[in-house]
Amino acid sequence: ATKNSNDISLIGVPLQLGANRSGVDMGPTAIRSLNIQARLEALGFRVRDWGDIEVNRLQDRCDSDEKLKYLAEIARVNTKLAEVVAQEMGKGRLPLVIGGDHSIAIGTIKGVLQHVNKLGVIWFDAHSDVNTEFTTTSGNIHGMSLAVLLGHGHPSLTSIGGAHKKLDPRNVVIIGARSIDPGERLFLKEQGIRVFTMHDIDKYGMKTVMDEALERVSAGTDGFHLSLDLDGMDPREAPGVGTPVKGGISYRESHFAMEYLHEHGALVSAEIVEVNPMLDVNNKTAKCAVDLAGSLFGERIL
Ligand code: B3U
Ligand code: MN
Ligand code: MN
Repeated sequence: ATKNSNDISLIGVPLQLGANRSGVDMGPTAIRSLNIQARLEALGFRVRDWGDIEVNRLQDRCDSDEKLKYLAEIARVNTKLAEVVAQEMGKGRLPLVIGGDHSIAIGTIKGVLQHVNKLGVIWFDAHSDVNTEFTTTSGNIHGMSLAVLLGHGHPSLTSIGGAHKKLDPRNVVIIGARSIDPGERLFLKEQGIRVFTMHDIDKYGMKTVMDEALERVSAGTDGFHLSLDLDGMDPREAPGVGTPVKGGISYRESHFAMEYLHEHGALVSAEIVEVNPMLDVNNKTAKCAVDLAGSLFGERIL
């Protein structure tokens, strides 16, 4: 297992095109305004805010294939993000990427894979994000990012950072799933990905789920990445997301999960996505995001 870096690079990605819905591009602003940097510095980290990856806001639907909306700009932003993440990791820093919609996981993880060959991934999400252009009904690329990272999807996405850089499905787990499309169900089965649904969390409890999740993402790997989609949480506690699904992970369960990840160690990178301040209530969701980041990096009650 890799030792956590004492240096964190905060990287903002104000991208909304993967969700095809405005507001999520303001996620980085909302999260920064709640002083995420000071929270992490109080834990002893040296934090450098890299700033935001530039996103072209003047995209119209013209360049947009109905099954891969805004493909060109999403591929461009993720290519840049992968470069920046790889560059920061090359300096021994841990990348903490703040989005933005979940399509940015493509750039983040492709960047991490430049340095970590065998990478485990914990995908905290109400959805499984394993659609392709052949199975999607929305055409929204944020519902395809995990498939792309496993090597399945449009070549202009799977080729980012090198087509051979991909995840091993044995080291990927999804936690909190409760909305899976029919095509995704097939894909998950074929790939043999372990999905901990809300049913599993209710049945076994979050500790047992996290024990197995950590075992899987650690088996033969050099560390793991956390991809934290705020819609994994219950929308009563985190309402500011584009595609809320009721019956989600509670504030307590999600904090326990983050604390448990910290106790385990071996986190090499993380991202926080899908915070949409335009849909939020009193900044609740952005606050959850920052609180969860605090727990992930070592805040504790006593
Ligand atoms: N599976 C649906 C819905 C969805 C996926 N990710 C989010 N929503 N946030 C889709 O559009 O692919
Ligand atoms: Mn997602
Ligand atoms: Mn989701």
